[in-house]
Amino acid sequence: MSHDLIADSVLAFLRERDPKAAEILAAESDRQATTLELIASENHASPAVMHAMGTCFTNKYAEGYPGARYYGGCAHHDQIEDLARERAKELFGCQFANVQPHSGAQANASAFLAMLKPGDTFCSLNLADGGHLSHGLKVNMSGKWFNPVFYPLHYDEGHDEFEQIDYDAVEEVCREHKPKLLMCGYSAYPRVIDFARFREIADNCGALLMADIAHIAGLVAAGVHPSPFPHCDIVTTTTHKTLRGPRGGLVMTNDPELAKKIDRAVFPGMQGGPLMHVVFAKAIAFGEALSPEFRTYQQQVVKNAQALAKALTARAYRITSRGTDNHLMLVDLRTRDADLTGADAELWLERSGIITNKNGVPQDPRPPKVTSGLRLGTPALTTRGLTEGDMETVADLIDRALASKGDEGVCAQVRNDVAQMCGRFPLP
Ligand code: DSN
Repeated sequence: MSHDLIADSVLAFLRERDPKAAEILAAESDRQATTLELIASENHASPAVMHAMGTCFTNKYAEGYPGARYYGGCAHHDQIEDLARERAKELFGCQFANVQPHSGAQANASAFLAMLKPGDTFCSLNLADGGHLSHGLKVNMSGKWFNPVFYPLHYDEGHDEFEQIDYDAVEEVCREHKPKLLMCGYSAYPRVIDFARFREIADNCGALLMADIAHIAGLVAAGVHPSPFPHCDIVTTTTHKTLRGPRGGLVMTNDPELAKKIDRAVFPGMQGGPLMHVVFAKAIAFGEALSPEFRTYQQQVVKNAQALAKALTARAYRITSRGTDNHLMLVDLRTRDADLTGADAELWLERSGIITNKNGVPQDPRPPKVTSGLRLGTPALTTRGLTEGDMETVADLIDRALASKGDEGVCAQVRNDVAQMCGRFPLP
């Protein structure tokens, strides 16, 4: 077994104290080291970020904010939270950052709490078209307590911007429903977001504008995707996807009044004590993201995504919106095999050591637990050091597993080839 992610001494230490739990960790470490991670929202955090989360910062309650805590003994927590906030502001070029949200969904819920009242209308992209459950799904708080209206993509195949945001339609939906908030930023959208156009639309209907850049945060920080600032009133993100930090959330703004409302919304509105070991790791991750290497990494993420999309197209898979500008792509499997579903593809690929998630394609006739598509992303592969030329091999491995229809023997051979490839590209 290889345990690339954990220092041997840490594993040995845990094995002595809790062998049962340690074995589960060793197995997960081995899984990550020997499989190709293509889930667009996942990445391999650096050893510094992972070690930071295992520190004594976890032991402390620090409710409140630097200089205004509800517990004694917070001097170092103030320092580290200030450092994280300063780095976040520098990274995204904004005036204010709250680094306490435990996750992206909680960052979004806090933003709603800061800007909206129950029953208020907001406008966003439906989950089925690439949005997120916290952007108005009926079973989520955002869809239960607020009134979401959704804008469409271009669904007409003849349109130059097929399966891309239909900005004129966004304007129409906003004119009709007068939302208090307009949202952009998505979970499964492969194209550049025109934040300036969204600002114009928000201004025309008197709405606040929010961007959830959870997926593209690393690209934005590196200048590889346009920035939502100065166009957006509030920007939320996760810190663990392309940004490659610890699992967590972040809310940013340039507006001092909104900043106060966001602080009150995160704590005490949504959360109690912040996860200070994660805030510590956020500070370290933001420091890493400010480095020139991080920009090169993000450029390579996009090059790899474009190369993988091209290689899959050459193997008869359809890439929605006819390509990608960012770190991810949606693959419509039906052009390769009309009967192939996302659920089967996810299962057969996992059997082959390739980790993906099924995902609906726009206007997918199949239900969300089946789907006609896969969402693939290159952040994790790029962290391992794979480049454009390797995407041909990855596409080939994917196609062999899927063409075999999950045949145990073929998948075992692919699994073996995947493990060998992983051996050539060890985790950081
Ligand atoms: N679950 C995340 C994703 O995979 O995109 C979004 O929260």
